[in-house]
Order: sequence, then structure tokens, then C-alpha cells
Amino acid sequence: MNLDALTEAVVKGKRKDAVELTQQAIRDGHDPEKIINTYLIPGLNRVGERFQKREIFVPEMMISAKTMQACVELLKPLIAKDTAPALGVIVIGTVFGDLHDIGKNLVKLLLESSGFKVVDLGENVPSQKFVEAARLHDASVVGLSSLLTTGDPYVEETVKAIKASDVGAKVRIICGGAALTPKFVEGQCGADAYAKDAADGVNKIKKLLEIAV
Ligand code: B12
Repeated sequence: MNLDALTEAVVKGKRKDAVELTQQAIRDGHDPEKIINTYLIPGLNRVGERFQKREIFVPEMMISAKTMQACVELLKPLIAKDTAPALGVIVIGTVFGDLHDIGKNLVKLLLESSGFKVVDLGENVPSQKFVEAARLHDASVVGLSSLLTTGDPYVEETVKAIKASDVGAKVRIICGGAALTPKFVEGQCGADAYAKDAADGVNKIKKLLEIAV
């Protein structure tokens, strides 16, 4: 079965087709993580490019996002494993002013299936909420997601607020999302790591916590 049609369905926001193709791919035994990384995410990347070129607008981008989310919902139960949350607590959220959550949700899914407990603060999260949640849940790591370049000051503010707080010495900070670069995250903001995708994030969190990969 040619799954390029799935990418195309995400680009065009054809939710029914995308869901049927995902169900077919599952029946055919395709790896769920591969379906996400190889067919769904590239679809949304193309949507982003088309948006940038003004070929489409926010409503179309929203329909494609919902299409992708519907497919991920089908794949989630196949990825999530029932592991005991023994590896530590990760607080995760999208920074203030930013409502994008698809990438963050994928990171959460992969972390949970790797044995971490994840406290998800959602989107548009002010810096102090990250600090309070890290304290309340005794987190080992805080993960920030940022897709908008206008979110850069909030990434910096949040990293600095955590580092300056009473939990700052204990909590490690990792950041990811289309707006960020390793130079900005680790250099200017002073975070402990930058992750290019969810799998990279899980690996780097394990490294930060000295858990064998
Ligand atoms: C879908 C989408 C939307 C949807 C979001 C739906 C949702 N529920 O998330 C909607 C339609 C709502 C939307 C709105 C807007 N969007 Co938008 N959107 C996108 C799009 C097409 C895809 C994003 C996505 O989900 N990608 C797929 C996921 C899986 O990838 P990801 O988020 O990068 O996450 C992966 C990694 O980055 C990493 N990661 C991410 N976070 C984290 C966190 C941690 C801790 C770790 C370890 C890793 C990690 O792991 C993830 C999985 O592998 C992007 C284009 C793009 N290329 O990113 C534009 C894009 C981000 N949007 C953009 C814009 C401009 C907007 C709007 C301002 C448009 C407007 N005029 O209103 C609004 C902003 C609203 C707001 N205040 O947030 C621009 C941003 C440009 C910029 N430089 O700032 C982009 C880049 C499009 C473009 N090329 O112009 N958007």
C-alpha cells in the first residue's frame, strides 16, 4: 500500500480519507511511529510551507491539523505501553502565547511509552506555572515547546525563571519546536538541551538523567 496518499490527505485536510488510510496502514502492519514520522508530520510541514507562501490560510491549516490529530488518536493506543512510571517526572507545556500542541502531545506520548510520568500543562503556559508545577510534582525535567518566533522571549523568560527558582538546581530543562535552535536554547537561554524531534527529546532526557539509553 502506498502511504504517500496519507501525506496528501493531511495536506488537503481530507480527514475521512486520512483516517481510513491510517486504519488500512495499521491493518497492513506498518509501524505506528513510522506512520507518524514518515507520512503524517511531513504532511503538516508541507501545510506550513503552503501557509508561508500564502497559498492557504489559517482555516485550512486548522483542518489539516485536525486531520493529523484524528490519525494520531488511532495510533496512540498502539504506541502507549503500560510501563510503571519509574524513570521520573517530566513537566511539559507550550510556552506563553503559543497554542500549537501537536508536537508537544507527540513528545508526551513517547515519554510515557518510555516509562516517564508526564505532567502536561497544555498550551499558552506562563513561566511561573512551569516553576510551580516542577515544584509541586517534584519534576526531574521541564520540557518547553515553542513553534512561534514571537515565543522566543517567553522561552528565555521561562528557562531563566526555573533556573533562578528554588527548584533550579535540580530540574533540567529541554526545549523543542520549529521556532528554536540549539544555539538560542542552550546558548542564550541557558537550557540544558535542545531536541529536534520527539525521539531526540527522549534520548536527551535520558542522557540528562543519566539513564542508560
Ligand atoms: C498545524 C499548525 C497550526 C495549527 C495548530 C494546531 C495545534 N493544535 O497545534 C493552527 C491552525 C491553530 C496554527 C495557528 C497559528 N500558526 Co501555525 N502552524 C502549524 C504547522 C503547519 C504545523 C505544526 C505542527 O503541528 N507540526 C507537526 C509537529 C509534530 O511538529 P513540531 O510541532 O515541530 O514538533 C516536533 C519537534 O519540533 C519536537 N518538539 C516540539 N515541541 C517539543 C517540546 C519538547 C520538550 C521536545 C523535547 C521536543 C519538541 O518534537 C515534535 C515531534 O517530533 C506549522 C508549520 C511547521 N512546519 O511547523 C505552522 C507554524 C508553526 N504556524 C505559524 C503561524 C504564523 C501561526 C499563526 C500565528 C497564524 C495566524 N496568523 O493566526 C497561528 C498562531 C496561533 C498561536 N497563538 O499559537 C508559523 C510560525 C512562523 C514563525 N516563524 O513564528 C508556522 C511555522 C507556519 C509557517 N511556515 O509560517 N498553526
